[in-house]
Amino acid sequence: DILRVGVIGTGVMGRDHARLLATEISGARLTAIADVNLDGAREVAERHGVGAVFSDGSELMASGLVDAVVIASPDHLHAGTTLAAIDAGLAVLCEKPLAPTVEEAEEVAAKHASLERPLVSVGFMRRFDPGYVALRRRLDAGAHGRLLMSHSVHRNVEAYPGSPSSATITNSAVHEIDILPWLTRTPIAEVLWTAGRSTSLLDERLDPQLLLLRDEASVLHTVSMQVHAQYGYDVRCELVCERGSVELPNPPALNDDEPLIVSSGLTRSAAYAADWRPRFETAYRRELTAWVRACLAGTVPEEAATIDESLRTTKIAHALVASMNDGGWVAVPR
Ligand code: ISE
Repeated sequence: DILRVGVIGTGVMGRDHARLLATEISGARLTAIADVNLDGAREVAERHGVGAVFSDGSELMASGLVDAVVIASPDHLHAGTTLAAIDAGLAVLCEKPLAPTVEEAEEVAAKHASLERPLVSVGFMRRFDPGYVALRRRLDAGAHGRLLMSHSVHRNVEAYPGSPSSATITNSAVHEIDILPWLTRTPIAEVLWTAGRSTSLLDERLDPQLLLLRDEASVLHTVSMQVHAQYGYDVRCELVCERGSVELPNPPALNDDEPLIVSSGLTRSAAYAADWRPRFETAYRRELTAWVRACLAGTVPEEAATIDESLRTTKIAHALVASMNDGGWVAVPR
């Protein structure tokens, strides 16, 4: 069986998903591309020999050319496009976040809950990263005693121009908000946002920012965010347990082409990725592979973030923005 997949949105991630689907993911055929920027859509389509190009996602979904869609449009369009895909009866992999606002995420969750079988999963790809998977396995095995605290770092080279301080949470920190309760199997109870001196390189945006998340087992998680760090794409996570600490390798082996850290000339060096695509290449490949296989079986991948989990992630992000605006700890509504 072959799954006919359409990609909606040809920005950084839409292009990358299209490339993986066209070249690496067995069981899938890339059959249609849509973007309001028709030239962008045409370029991606030509590169991968795709015949059907649309300027509108709803035309793509009505074309009869696709069984499933990857939604990689800008964040504020995710919910609306996902609702339309559900109406069209198509399987969906929606890029993160499900929605930047709780209201939109709730609307999708309510509609999805009324379906007979799940159609949608959300692209929190860290769940497919070998490093995070190994961290979770360690915690499950309990080899180092109970988890006491965790420390995450998430740095990007450059902030998107014009985006506000809250986007650090709703667009970037959502990855930690998703992965921490996934790692620990414990929901987040309350959150605190704070910041100190900010970079002089951005006008309208506080960077870096520090987030504290306390879970229902009283474990404190620190998340240090810096979206305009300039030097490289840097994602770290350390789990501090009673009898040991476990962390992702830092810097990571980038991918199969750059698996080394070189010591030479009195220096130890490793390359940083410029963004998340090479860092999480394996995760994206595994995510799409699992998604295509699940779609062909008429379900969603077990490992992927569900609509309900992604609604919860949006609620936690919202609580962090409330802490940013009003100060103090904010409880996350259940
Ligand atoms: C981007 O959308 C991603 O999902 C990346 O993984 C994240 O590091 C980045 O901050 C986001 O803007």
